[in-house]
Amino acid sequence: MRKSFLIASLFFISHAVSAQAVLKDLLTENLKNPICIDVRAPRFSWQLSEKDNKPVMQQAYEVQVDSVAFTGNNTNSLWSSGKIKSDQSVYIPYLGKPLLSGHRYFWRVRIWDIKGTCSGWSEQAFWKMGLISSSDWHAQWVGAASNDTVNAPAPLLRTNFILNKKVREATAYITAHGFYEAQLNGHKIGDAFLTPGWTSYNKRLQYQAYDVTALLAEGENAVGVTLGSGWYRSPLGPYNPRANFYGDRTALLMEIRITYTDGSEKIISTDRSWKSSTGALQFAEIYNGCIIDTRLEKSGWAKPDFDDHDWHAVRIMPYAKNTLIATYNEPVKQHEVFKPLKIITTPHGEKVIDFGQNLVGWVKVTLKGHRGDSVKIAHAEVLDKAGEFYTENLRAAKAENIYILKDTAKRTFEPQFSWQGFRYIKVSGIKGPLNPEDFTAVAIYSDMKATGSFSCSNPLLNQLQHNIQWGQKGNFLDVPTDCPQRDERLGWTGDAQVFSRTAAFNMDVHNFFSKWLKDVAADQYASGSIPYVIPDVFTNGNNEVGGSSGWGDVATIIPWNMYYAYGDKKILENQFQSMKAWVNYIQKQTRNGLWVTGNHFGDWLFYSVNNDRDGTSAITNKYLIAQCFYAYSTQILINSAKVLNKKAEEEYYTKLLLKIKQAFVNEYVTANGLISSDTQTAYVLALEFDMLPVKLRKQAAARLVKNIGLYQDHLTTGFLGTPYLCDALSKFGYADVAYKLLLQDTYPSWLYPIKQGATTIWERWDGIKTDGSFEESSMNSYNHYAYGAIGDWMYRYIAGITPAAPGYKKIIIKPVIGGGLSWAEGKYDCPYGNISTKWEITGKKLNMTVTIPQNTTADIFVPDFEGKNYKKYTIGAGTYHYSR
Ligand code: RAM
Repeated sequence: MRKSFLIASLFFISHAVSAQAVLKDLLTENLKNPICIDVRAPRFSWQLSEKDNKPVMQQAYEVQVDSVAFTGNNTNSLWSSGKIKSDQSVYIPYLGKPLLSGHRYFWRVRIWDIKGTCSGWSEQAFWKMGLISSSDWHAQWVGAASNDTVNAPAPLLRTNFILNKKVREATAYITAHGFYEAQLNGHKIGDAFLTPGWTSYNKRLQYQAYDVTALLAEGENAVGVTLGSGWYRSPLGPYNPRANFYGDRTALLMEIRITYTDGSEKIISTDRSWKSSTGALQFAEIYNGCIIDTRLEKSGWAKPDFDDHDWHAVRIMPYAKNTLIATYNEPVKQHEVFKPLKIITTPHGEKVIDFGQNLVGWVKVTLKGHRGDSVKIAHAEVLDKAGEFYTENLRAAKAENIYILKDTAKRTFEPQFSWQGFRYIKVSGIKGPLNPEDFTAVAIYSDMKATGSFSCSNPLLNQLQHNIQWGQKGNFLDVPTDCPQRDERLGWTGDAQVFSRTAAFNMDVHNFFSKWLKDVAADQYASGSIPYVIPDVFTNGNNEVGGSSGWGDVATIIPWNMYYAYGDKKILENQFQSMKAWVNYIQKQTRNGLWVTGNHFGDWLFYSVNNDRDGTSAITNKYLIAQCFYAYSTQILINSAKVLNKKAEEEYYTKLLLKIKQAFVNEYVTANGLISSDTQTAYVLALEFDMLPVKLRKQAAARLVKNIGLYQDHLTTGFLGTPYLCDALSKFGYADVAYKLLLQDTYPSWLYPIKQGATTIWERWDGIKTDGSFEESSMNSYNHYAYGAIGDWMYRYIAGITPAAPGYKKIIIKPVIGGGLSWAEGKYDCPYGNISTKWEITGKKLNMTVTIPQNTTADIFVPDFEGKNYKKYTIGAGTYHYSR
């Protein structure tokens, strides 16, 4: 780092003429002006810009923090870092006095560039501390007075309160056992859904904070909260969903902290005085959908003039507060909307709407009819061969919403506390033709910033990129899920692990994964083994349901991938014990250094053939795979120990790794380098994880290529081999073969589903077979992001964007030309700002345009029009054109 900084400095001293940095995008814990932080030393990040985009490199910074807003040049701050000589502009920790619960703090920064020019102070940013200790809460847990079960109507809780002065500022802190949706004076608080999100609830429960100043009035006010079963007690798990995993009664914990304009304070909190009843929401469950019966609604129940004399007093619930944590990641929000693409009458005469995109969320529907009319909306991802509405692959998930009208007034409905994965809906209960105007599909997902885009001259690849991104949107709902539609929707660790690098290109998943990784550690078994799904809903911790290689390795792989993408050591620090415990767990499972025990999913869903007489199924020995992941996890642990300066661990695991690899070679590799499972996945993993002695690598790569040839240029890899396949080929000089695989459009391949009309990534290479029939309905999701892991290769090789070291302080741009593409373009918003690259071949010329953000340097490798003879340029921020 230092060395490269020096070189860059020398370079820029001669080039940077009177550049003047302006500081922007100030983030606290990677969030813009967050109002609920509970880390004691929040970290600050900023970006540099320059009006003419001349390169500026930071040489020093000063951060100031105060508890009042900065005016002019006040220097009397709560904390100042002082002038620190450092080029670091991300994750600078606050090191001042302890921060107070519920308080707002302001900060600003200035930097000096390498010529010593000071930027001047940035605009100020702020953050607010959450309720950092459980004793800060005034609220008590309250629940419904009545029968409150997973099949019963959703509890409504309410109270009235009077504010006798003008409000300056008010913050509501809310969490629940189950889902909550809160209203103040009849208005929804915030725009988040599925709150409080999903964590390992018994150990960590997130609360959210909302600025509710604008929703309050002087005089009488009312707060009303609906509770839903949510992840807390909705039946969860495949095939035979189990209810009440975390508990069987919902509850609410809420307080509104109000500061009047005269500085005095008032707190409204859940307590004995609140009342409860039920209303229109008669049923709501994650897999099965909801029933809203407006005949039973309590009109205006969340407004102050509502008469609640016949409501019952709430129950005080004996729930813990010491598990409460501030929300770390972005909440789930509504995003894209879709209007019907086609209205279809199926051969069976059912009314079906095609929204043109497999998405996750729900349909808003406007209805008009008579009292007692009931309209049902069912959801499906595909129509079958005959054009019928097909829901078998949803297994036990009903995925139906039912709306019952109370009168003839026109009204718009949407489900509450449930969501669906679908492209098609079937509508029953509406007489006459459907009016497209009345239906809107809304996509919901965690509100992460979009950070990446990829496009090129091949429309099928653009569709692939689209499908990858929609796979991510549909499955990043507070936790990374395998699929969003059937009776599953769980945080399958293997799926998340294989997709995590691609995910980090597409969207800012920094906080999303930091949060989920804490649940990985929280639910890790005492033995060090990792559950199959996180949060772990397969076991209550007494027996272990986990420990599969490639799945459990989530404990090391995602922390490392996030460090690679964001350069944030904190993730490694937070996870190090968990990473180490996982590797130690594996070590304990070994016999003579080999991991040959336990249950493994192996190269899940690899290419296989029924009645396989000549052995074309690509079966890779599961223990061979396990040994490779054992090595990879150990390697990551070593790398992390280096980053964190943990010498003893570095030494110990370096020695261990040698033994792991030696055991692998002894057991699975012949003297000539033939791997005992002669499959693509075996060679790919051996190459990617450096399992082979150097002298055997080249020919292993050749064997891999030969194997691909045996399948007429098709991949045969499953979940574990696929993510690394093109990378391994490219590293060993076979980028042309990687391109061939990428562009293959017959089964099995990435483009085959696209030829079949896919708008998301499928779980299986042949979710729809060439004859139009489906794979077995017991496991056939059309929105499963795992195979979308190829996205990482497209960004890194086709667009050519790679960090030279974790975090993109130094960048490498080196596109690999091929596949008959005439142009390709990639954009990635890294922690320092936007990187973009575009190359284009016209005739015998290659033109390339590259943009690099401030405070970084880049090595640009520009090939000729044949993709050869790279020329290297070292540059700083700016936009550069190259022509060869
Ligand atoms: C399936 C999940 C997931 C996979 C596991 C092994 O049920 O959908 O994709 O990781 O099995």
